[in-house]
Amino acid sequence: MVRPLNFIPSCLLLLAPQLPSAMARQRFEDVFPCIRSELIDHITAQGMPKEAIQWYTNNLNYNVPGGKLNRGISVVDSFQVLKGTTLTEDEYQKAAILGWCVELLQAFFLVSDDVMDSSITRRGQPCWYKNPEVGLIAINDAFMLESAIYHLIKSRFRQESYYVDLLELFHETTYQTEMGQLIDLITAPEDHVDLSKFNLTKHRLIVVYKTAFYSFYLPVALSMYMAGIPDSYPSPVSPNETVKPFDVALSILLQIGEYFQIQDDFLDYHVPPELLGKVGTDILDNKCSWVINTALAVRGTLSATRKTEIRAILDENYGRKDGEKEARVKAVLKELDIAEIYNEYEEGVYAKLKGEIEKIPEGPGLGLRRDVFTKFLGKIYKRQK
Ligand code: DMA
Ligand code: MG
Ligand code: MG
Ligand code: MG
Repeated sequence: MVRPLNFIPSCLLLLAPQLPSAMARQRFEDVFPCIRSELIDHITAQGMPKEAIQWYTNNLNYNVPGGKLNRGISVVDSFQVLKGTTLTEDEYQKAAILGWCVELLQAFFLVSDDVMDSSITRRGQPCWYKNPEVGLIAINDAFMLESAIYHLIKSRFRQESYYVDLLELFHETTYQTEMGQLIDLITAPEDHVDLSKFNLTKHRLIVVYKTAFYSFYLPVALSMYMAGIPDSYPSPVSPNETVKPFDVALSILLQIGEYFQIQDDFLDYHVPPELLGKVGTDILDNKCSWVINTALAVRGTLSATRKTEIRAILDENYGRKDGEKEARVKAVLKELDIAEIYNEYEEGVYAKLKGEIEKIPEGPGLGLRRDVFTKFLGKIYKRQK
């Protein structure tokens, strides 16, 4: 019998959905000190002086644990869904270590991204390179965060049959992200604003490469290797067809990743820094973001004169490293009601992705599970930061 909901006190109803995720987060966070100790013990054993040990400890503490942890926790969540039964302590530890490796990769990208984007704050504190004693040492610090991944994978996974798969996946994903960062940066030259070079096709290529592979495909593919999902298997709904689970996962996760980066672009413009945890710099930085592309494309309801005026305002004020010019661009974005276009986009893409997830063939044996994708999508839908 279904218990009527009005028997449950409303305060409990509010708490209920948060409780498991807060506990899951805490359990995941509790693994970080073990990882940090292993890395610190290793550099200590290399005979590094105490200043270096302290520096590396600060680097790890400042840059690795303070984010939303969506990527890292997704490795654990996806592995749990694919395995279908409660994880043993050993299984949990292994999935969490791979999760922290994704967070280390993220820290490596963010420390360097903030230097390249001349950003000011990240996760509610000054960007690492902005600390006066750090400066461009941040570049080597970023490299050390990346190298930590391979140290940990070697120490914990060397004897596993999927060890090489993990290495190849991290290497390939890193390379893809760097290609994405390259096109993001060269599409946004500091000294030459040319809005006619921007379009949504270029934007899609940038965001898939700079964000979607490492933020969405990587965590799920790692959990698939751990769970022993085969490269292909007969479709559980039509056995004459073959499912290629890594291809299915890639196709859906790159779309979720594109949606996520469009959120990142929109929030950069729309959410005040106190709430976002970082100061948005896309307008000042001449970025080929979803916001400017949408503004350039959707001017249909305005008069021809106003359209021309708006284009002139954007041409003169976008990407100019000047707060007043940035404010003029923001006023135009408000006039164009980019926030409303964004809301429509979000509803549409969410419904489309849910529809695609429903089509993934699912059966009783070892294979892909729709819940892997539904959970990930649920974590980012309508996010405010
Ligand atoms: C994010 O790009 C991509 C990577 C690889 C960090 P971004 O510069 O839009 O990120 P953020 O807005 O967090 O600086
Ligand atoms: Mg950035
Ligand atoms: Mg960037
Ligand atoms: Mg951004």
